[in-house]
Amino acid sequence: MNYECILTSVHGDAPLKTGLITLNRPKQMNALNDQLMDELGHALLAFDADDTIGCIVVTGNDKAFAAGADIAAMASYDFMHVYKTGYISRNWETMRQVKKPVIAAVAGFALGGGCEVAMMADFIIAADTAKFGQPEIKIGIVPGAGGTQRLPRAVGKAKAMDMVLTGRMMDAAEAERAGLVSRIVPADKLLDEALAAANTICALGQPSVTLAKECVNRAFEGPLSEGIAYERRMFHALFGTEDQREGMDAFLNKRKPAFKHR
Ligand code: CO8
Repeated sequence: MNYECILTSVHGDAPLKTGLITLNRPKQMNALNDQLMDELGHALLAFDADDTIGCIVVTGNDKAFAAGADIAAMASYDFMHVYKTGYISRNWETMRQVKKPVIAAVAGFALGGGCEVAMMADFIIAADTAKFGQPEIKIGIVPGAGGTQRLPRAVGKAKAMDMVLTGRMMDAAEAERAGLVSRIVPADKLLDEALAAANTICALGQPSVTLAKECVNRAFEGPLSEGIAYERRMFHALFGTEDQREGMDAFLNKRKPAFKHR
């Protein structure tokens, strides 16, 4: 696939590398349209299927991660069009199918669908310039890609209601206090820090990394007892991997583990 709305590159010095996807419609503040979302989904699945890649970073530019769904594209849609074409459902949530960790590196605006895409990632590293919001209410709609569900799970009902009903933005400091982002870094260090976090993950064993991601995601899918049972099974399952034996033997023999990702 030839990409027109995103850029892709590969980084890192660990045995596994990091796939970087840069949203690239700078004139429209990286507003998300079907083409961009098709390309993003394609690139995510391609990196996920690539055995040389251990982690994926998705970023935008210094002004915007993404300022939401493309309002110019959406303005003329009617109900039957969005319903029949499966708007959003068709291609906007591919990130949830990815087994490898996905980090969102956010500078500038992450609004509407932009905030929702960032929240679909496994964690968000924010530049001190980042601004998050679900301003859909201001244009007569509601969030449509999980904003009303993932935001309350991240920041609690009070703040999520405040954001969704008023459409106000949250700056990086508030987002970190509220638990929406994992850390804040200076804007000029954002990519370095996100790639360094990804490189750390790339140096670990893939079976435990991907199962750890699955286990944490279970925390949001059902009751605590089921989450614990799922975690226990995954914990047991990892004793069937070479990487478990390698990781523990390396610790006991005071050497670096050489994970084989199996
Ligand atoms: N869609 C289309 N174009 C946009 C968008 C957008 N969401 N955001 C910005 N642009 C364009 C502007 O029209 C402008 O274009 P031009 O230069 O041709 O006039 C250019 O980007 C620069 O924008 P501004 O001049 O407005 O720049 P400012 O710095 O003054 O303001 C803001 C930046 C605050 C980001 C402002 O542009 C803004 O409020 N944008 C709209 C934000 C918004 O409402 N987002 C929600 C959209 S609805 C949505 O996302 C629904 C989610 C549905 C599911 C999505 C699935 C993932």
